[in-house]
Amino acid sequence: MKKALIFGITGQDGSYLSELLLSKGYEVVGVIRRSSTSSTERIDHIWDQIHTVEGDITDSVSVYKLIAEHQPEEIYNLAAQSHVKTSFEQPLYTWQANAEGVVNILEAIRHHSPDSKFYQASTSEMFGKSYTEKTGKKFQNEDTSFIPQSPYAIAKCAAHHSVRLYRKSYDLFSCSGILFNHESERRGGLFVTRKITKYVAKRYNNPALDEMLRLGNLKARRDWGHAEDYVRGMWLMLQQDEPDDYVLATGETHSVSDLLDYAFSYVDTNWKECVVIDPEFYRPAEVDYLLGDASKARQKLGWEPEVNFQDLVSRMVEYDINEDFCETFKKQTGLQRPFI
Ligand code: NDP
Ligand code: GDR
Repeated sequence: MKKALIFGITGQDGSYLSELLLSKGYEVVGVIRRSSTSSTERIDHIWDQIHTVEGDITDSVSVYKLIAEHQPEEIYNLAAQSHVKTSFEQPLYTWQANAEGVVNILEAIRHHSPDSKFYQASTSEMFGKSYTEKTGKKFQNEDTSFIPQSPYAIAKCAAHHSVRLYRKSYDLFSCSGILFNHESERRGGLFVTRKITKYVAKRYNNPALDEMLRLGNLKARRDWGHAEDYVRGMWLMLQQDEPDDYVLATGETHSVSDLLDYAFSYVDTNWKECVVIDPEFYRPAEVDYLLGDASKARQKLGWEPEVNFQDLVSRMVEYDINEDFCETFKKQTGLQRPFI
């Protein structure tokens, strides 16, 4: 039985990756950092099938100890301060978690478990302002340069280059997945997709809702896919004969206002009557345009995303409508769920 160690198991991707690895017969060990309230909501349903251990990627001692003790066949680093806007408020912590934390893992692998295969969660945010232009089309792929626009992206670039350096210098099987935005029914509520789908769900269940949706830049364009497709790509990268870096993306780009158009088709209201532009949600520097070219992953990994933009938004809105309905029912009746 193969053993996988996952840093960031309580996050969106960590939960889907755990399900995938369990379905393939892996022993899954997840690293959880201590917090005063529980952060395990996304993995509670598989709690009795995984092992959990305490640790924090910013604490090199705990990282060394875990890797030396478990010597896993595969290590996935999904742990990060993952909110771009927050990285402007907390640049040093973001650097410690997203850059130094990765060097902690690489050093631990190098010294204590050099045969472990390593996956690092790199990101399309590293491209920032940069794109490649060919035959009138703008896109980003593995050859596009990085012009990062946030402390988050700068730290991720440092980690990305470290992964490449350790692969070349010490012959480690270390890969970076340059993943474009991927969302889901488990997406954190402060990311723009989930913020919008939760609001639409509230309005669907209560058309007289007396609350506005406060957003920032509606012109930004993103290449949005579903997290379940993307964790399959992570696993595929570690099943190859040689380590390498790959872009995962859908190849479609949509603006935040496109997202509003589609999500609000569930309610009989024009989003322009519900949305307030609030400068609080603007960033000091923005990434305007992302559209990924995942040709390399398609050819070498045989990876294909199965969920497109419309399916993604539909799944999230429909899930949130049901959740919001059950939540309201619970508040009003004290009962857990309505009988259906
Ligand atoms: P989430 O924010 O949902 O999850 C982040 C995870 O990291 C959580 O489990 C969190 O734990 C953990 N974590 C944070 N800081 C530490 C730390 N110091 N030590 C140990 N664990 C820590 O992110 P996603 O699942 O969406 O993303 C996974 C990874 O992929 C991240 O690295 C992100 O930057 C990257 N990425 C994400 C993309 C996306 O669109 N989702 C696209 C490209 C890259 P806790 O529950 O305690 O907070
Ligand atoms: P992003 O995702 O920054 O791309 O990072 P996010 O959903 O936060 O923002 C996407 C775009 O929407 C604009 N926006 C808003 N964003 C948020 N969060 N809240 C708002 O109210 C709002 N209004 C407009 C943003 O300005 C931005 O242009 C995500 C994270 O998962 C990263 O960890 C990951 O690396 C990248 O995706 C790829």
